[in-house]
Amino acid sequence: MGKSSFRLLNLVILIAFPLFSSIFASVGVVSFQNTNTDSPTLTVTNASDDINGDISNATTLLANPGPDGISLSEALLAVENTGTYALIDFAPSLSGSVINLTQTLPAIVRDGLTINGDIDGNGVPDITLEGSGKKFQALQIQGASHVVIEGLHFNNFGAPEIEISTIPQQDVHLVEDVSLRHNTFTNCTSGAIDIIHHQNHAVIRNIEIIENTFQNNHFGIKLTGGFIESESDNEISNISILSNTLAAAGLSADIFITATAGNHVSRNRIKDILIRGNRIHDHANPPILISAANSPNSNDNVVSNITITENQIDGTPVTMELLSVGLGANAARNMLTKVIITDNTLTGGGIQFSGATGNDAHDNVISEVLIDRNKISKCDNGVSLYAGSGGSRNNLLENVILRNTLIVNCDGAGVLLHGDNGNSQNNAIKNVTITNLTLVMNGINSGWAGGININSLDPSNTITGVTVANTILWDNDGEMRSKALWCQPASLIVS
Ligand SMILES: [Ca+2]
Ligand SMILES: [Ca+2]
Repeated sequence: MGKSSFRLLNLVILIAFPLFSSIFASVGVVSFQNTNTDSPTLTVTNASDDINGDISNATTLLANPGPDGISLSEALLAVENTGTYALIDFAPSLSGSVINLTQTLPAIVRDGLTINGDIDGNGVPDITLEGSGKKFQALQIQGASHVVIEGLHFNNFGAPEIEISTIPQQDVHLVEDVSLRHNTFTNCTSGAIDIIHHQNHAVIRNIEIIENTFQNNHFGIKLTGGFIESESDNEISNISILSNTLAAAGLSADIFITATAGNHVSRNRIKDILIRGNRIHDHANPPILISAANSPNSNDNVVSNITITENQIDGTPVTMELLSVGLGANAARNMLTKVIITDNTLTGGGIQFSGATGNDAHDNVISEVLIDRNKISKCDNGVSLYAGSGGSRNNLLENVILRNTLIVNCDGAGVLLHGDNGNSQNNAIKNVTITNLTLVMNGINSGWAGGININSLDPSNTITGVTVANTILWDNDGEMRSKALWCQPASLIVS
């Protein structure tokens, strides 16, 4: 539905309520849209998903809810048919109720809906949506903007528990201003929150995911620029992932961001991502996984302006992995740039920039990385940098600053700069500044690692412009090592 027709519906409502029209005449229709004060409230009064009331619009449903009161499905349908700003809340008698869904709830396709399942306002969900392990989604936000989902517990769905997407069926290319807060997501065998494009030249922006709890989901929060070739040229931007608790994500990442996840998906952009103040624990795979391209033959995708700050994360073997290309044979010219990782406390796994992986992935770049004021302990490698591996070639990792960070008790290297073997050639690491680090007791008993390791296993994989300054190395198994044949000592400056 286009913006103009949405405004027209609001105009109809203004005409229907002359009192309101006089109040809002001076500020116009757009302000009425944004004030959200006189929009209808539908209160859900039963825990079924039966539809037996008059769902023509909000007014008719209130007048004729059927013999059993109003269900959540009825409220959603009535609101979508009304097409105006609305609030759906729940009767206090429903506190603690479980709504057993037999199919996906009616999709949210109109702008301006708030659903609030936190009946007593204490920040904890009071309504549970139960999927019983079946393969359907719980809630879809399809092409709708200005949506708030608050205080719901989603449990046991075999598909995403909330999907935010633009949809190709209607001429909607923008979704913006969606807030997901104080929800709980459990036992989802797919992505609990899935932000995804299903078309091209579309934008999803201004999404906040705040103070939610995630447990035992396949993915926690997933951002995907596209899965198939026709899902190219998209943007996902200004996503804030703040103060969530994410636990036990099974074998997949809890926060997974990629511009592509399928063959031949190109020119997608993901930018302005803030991951702050989250507590992430009990994981097997990278709790945070970010890739400019995560699929073969996908070109010219860009992920930029990523800030990961003030998180507490445990996980193994790494707590965060960032790539220009993951799993992407032949992927070219993808870029991950402007990454800031500060003030995190990481246990059990370090930070890894993997560069490009995938056979013949080439000319991909990671650049402008700042790693500052983190504490890293008990991991494999503390901070590791790769430009390319897995048969990739001609990839670049450049302009990295690593400073003011404590790395202690890691089994491998405190800091590892690695050039791969001859199967992956002409991958370059350039301009790495290492200052004010404290590297203690790393690589003990490893037989190869130490405080700082700079290795290259093939002369074509160069590591140049490395500066190490003002760094404390204490009781590592070898303070600085260059085990490989081809390290270029002339490029290393130690002061
Ligand atoms: Ca009813
Ligand atoms: Ca509550």
